[in-house]
Amino acid sequence: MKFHVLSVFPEFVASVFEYGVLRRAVAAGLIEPNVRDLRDWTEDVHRTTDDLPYGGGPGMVLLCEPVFKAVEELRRAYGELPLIYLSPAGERFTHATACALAESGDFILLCGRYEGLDQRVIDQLVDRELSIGDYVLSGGEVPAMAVIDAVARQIPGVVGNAESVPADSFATGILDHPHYTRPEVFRELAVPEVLLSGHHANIDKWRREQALLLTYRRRPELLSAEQLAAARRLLQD
Ligand code: 4FN
Repeated sequence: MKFHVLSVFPEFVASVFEYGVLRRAVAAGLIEPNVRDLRDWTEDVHRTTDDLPYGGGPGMVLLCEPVFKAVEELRRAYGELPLIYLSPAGERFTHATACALAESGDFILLCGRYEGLDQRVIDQLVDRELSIGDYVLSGGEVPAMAVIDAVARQIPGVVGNAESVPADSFATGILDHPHYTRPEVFRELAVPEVLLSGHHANIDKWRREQALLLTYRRRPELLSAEQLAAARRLLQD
């Protein structure tokens, strides 16, 4: 899968492909970054990507010209790629979105800066707007990196067996159980007995219960009616 990204800080976005699981996936040819600088589609000596907003007010707006040219060039080269704009006005990006995007074919991620895009880009070119959450950010680069990381992990082979992580957890849509490693006692803080018992059925049961209780306390909205009932039963005993 090719990850096309348009940004005025391409090195920043490209760094997501340079570490850990994603770095290995690039080396293995499972994913391919195509992170492009919007300035490459400017014409003036200053390589201007932004200008003042019509109607006045603070900040700057990304120009139409470099964004239109960039998207048109990528679509000429790679076919009719959907354009996804990372935006606080977008639908919430979730694990389900990541799974769907990993199966839906290549797309372009467009990162805003300043106050955002010219509305004509959104109206004419953008197919979908995604938001990673409700906070003020300086640009769409960090959201794009979150989307890239989450989507890439869903591509078969990207996450090795050793790293296969909260697989149980997010497959079931609940939080992960607590984890412990060496030493058995750290500053008088002991690891729960059951984890040292070697009794795998008991360990699995404990982990499932801990995951369910943590999710019940912190994120009850993630639980089904059945899971809520099971958590309440556990708390009764
Ligand atoms: N942010 C809000 C309201 C109004 C503006 C912002 C804001 C970066 C280009 C957009 C932010 C958050 C999640 C992209 C925030 C995201 C962005 C995202 C983002 C510069 C214009 C801007 C949500 C607090 C009500 C700046 C809230 N997911 N504007 O942050 O791109 O993808």
